[in-house]
Amino acid sequence: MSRLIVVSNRLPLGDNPSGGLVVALEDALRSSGGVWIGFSGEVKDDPDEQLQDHPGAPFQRLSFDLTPQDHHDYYLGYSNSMLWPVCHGRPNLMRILPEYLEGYKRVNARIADMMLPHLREGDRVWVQDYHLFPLAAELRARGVTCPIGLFLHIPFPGPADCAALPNPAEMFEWLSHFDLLGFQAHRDLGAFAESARQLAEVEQLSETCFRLSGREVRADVFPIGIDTASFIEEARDAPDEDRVRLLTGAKMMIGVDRLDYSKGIPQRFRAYQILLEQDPDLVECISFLQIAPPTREAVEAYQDIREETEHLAGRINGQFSTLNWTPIRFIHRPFPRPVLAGLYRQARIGLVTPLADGMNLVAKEYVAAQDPEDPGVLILSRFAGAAEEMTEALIINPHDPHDLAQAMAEAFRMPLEERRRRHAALLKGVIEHDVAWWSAAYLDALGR
Ligand code: GDG
Repeated sequence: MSRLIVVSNRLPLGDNPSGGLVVALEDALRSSGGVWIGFSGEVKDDPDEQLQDHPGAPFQRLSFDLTPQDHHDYYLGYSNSMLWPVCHGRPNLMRILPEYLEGYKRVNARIADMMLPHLREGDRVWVQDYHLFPLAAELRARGVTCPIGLFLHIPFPGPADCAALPNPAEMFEWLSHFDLLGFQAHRDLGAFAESARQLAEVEQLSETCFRLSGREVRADVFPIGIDTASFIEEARDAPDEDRVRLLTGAKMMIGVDRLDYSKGIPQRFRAYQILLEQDPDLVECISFLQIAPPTREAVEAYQDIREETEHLAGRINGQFSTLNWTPIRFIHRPFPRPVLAGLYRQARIGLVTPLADGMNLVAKEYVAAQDPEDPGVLILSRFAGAAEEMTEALIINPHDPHDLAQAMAEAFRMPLEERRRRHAALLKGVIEHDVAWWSAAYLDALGR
């Protein structure tokens, strides 16, 4: 059996690395004697020039460290100050510096160098995400001929956003060295085809086959899922967190997101403010718990979103709090997964309202966590990749606070029968298309 080599920005470390991606890939990695390669998380002045082995997992794990300069230019810079905003429709938030692009290319070339001694005839390489666009080109330049695939976890930008990069043609040149490009949603496949048509040398051979810079590349849609069975169990067995409800006496609405400007958190707060202004009956009846762990705090745009969010939460709480009730609890810290599962289960409304999102796994986790006899309602942005599949959610436009406020009121008052019907349909999809289905579908296509 051909070995699977997974490469991602971050290597899942720790004795018991959890997370859907690890669970999904573990079987394929273990049964093929495979390897997972990624950044150790260590920033060092003098990193090793060889990959470091981390025993203790059912598959081989090999890591690399980054220098402070590489971490700054490759990770915070080109990846998260240029590609991330562009892929999320926010090119105005880009910070373009020539050293970012140089660092991005330098790190991808270094990863290819370090991988080379570990690759064997017959391997399949599966690259994860936007940090590693040039990796296939770098491996090909070193004589690697095995199948190399990419899965992009975030949206693919349309032509206007792509054109805001300093090097759109180069980006397509990088991508042309992969055999298979995997996207989250049909919207992304469409954006890829259109952007390539306008900005690169491309011929579309069929719906999913392109000749890009003279090479044949397949591109298709593989919506990622969660480890549904284990999440259902985790939520069912969650410690009784009912104290949350007793404390406030109100029905809970929950949002769980990294504090990222793509997630639409301020828009959510404004909609809630409108709801409370227009529907004063809901004061003290509904309360909003927003968990938003910090992320990429060294990047200025993330400092700005934190300030905006805290300011809004403070203002709304000042306006509406009563002696017995606080409308918004905003928590800027992570919680353990089993606690999240229990909180989802008791929340009457799950709010997933990104302005742009590859998929959004919280939408699927919220559905999996519900009690099917008395389920909550998912409010989902039309701009999450998940909206293509999860059509029984209340689909909203996150830019329109009136639309979102109306959906909150509708969800709050939705009769049990309708909640059950919508939830059953959503749960069926989340069970059928779980993360194991996703990796099997992708690897099957890469093997063809
Ligand atoms: C990227 C794409 C795509 C959040 N807070 C805590 C916590 N989380 C977990 C959630 C969920 C995960 O993190 C977030 O996944 P999302 O899919 O919502 O978003 P991104 O992090 O932006 O992920 C996205 C995804 O890749 C997969 O392809 O869906 O579109 O942007 O699982 O539960 N987990 C714990 N504590 C927290 O406080 N333990």
